[in-house]
Amino acid sequence: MPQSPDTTYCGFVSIIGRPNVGKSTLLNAMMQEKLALVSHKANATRKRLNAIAMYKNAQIIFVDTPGLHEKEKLLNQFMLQEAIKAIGDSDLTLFLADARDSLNHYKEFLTMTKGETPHILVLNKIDQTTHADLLKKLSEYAQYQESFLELVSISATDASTLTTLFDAITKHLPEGPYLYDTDLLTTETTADIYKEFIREALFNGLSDEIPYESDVVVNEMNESPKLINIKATIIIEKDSQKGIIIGKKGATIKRIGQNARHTIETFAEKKVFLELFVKVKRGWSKNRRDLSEMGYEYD
Ligand SMILES: Nc1nc2c(ncn2[C@@H]2O[C@H](COP(=O)(O)OP(=O)(O)OP(=O)(O)O)[C@@H](O)[C@H]2O)c(=O)[nH]1
Ligand SMILES: [Mg+2]
Repeated sequence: MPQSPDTTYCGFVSIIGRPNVGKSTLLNAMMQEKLALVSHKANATRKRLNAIAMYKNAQIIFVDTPGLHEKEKLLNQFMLQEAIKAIGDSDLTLFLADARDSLNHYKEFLTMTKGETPHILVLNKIDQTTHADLLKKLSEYAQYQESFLELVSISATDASTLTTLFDAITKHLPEGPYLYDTDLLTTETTADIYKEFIREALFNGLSDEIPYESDVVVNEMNESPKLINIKATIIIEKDSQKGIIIGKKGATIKRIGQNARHTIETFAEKKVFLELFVKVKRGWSKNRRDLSEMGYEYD
């Protein structure tokens, strides 16, 4: 007699939390693949990113989101809206907190979601805290045990701490067929992923406000079996930023290009030829039309 297929579980799992708490690092770690931009600087992620992980008999579609924060700039409003939409669209939410954070971020999340969002509370960066401090924090969070489904502590930079989280997620996923091909890694286009890798190089290679006032447009991409040719433009807000990005004798843009190329080559497992241009688009991050042209569709 033919065996009936095993029960499968499938759902969208948004990763939510304040800026810099390690959401994108966690997404990459769960995927065992670098897909999302990671930076030591806050407010790095600007758009949702879907990544599809297979775990036992479950398909988990992780949704990385921009950090929950309040800033007036239009781009920041778009970012907040992205996170809120992701919560609404998902079957399960991971609320990520730094294990050293006060409980205020979590309280704000509960207020914002009116306590109606099924979520797993995840304490991250446990490598940065002592065992005693972690236990104290866990007991403080325990007063909210009616609100969360599970409380899990991890270090997103240490893959060996993630099994408990995977099991907790699977336990709370809805039963259902897989929505995507099991080989698919992400629903993003490769151009969008490469754009993020170039933005990562900008975030990690430039100081002050420039990362926040710059963006990247991939203009051209053609791929042969051994090589990818990419032409991309770095968009900045002010004329004065052009010289800084280019640097003395082009040294800065060369370094940014090398870092981005290296990340893209590791991902694509191919040689990459990356040509970067710089263009000033005054006040783009505060202008609704520019934002929407650059893929930040704000409503
Ligand atoms: N020590 C340590 N550092 C971590 C851990 N997880 C993330 N980080 C670091 O925290 C910083 C922020 O990580 P991201 O993943 O970019 O944080 P994010 O929450 O996505 O930030 P936004 O996109 O700005 O909201 C990076 O420097 C990471 O390397 C961890 O478990 N331990
Ligand atoms: Mg991020």
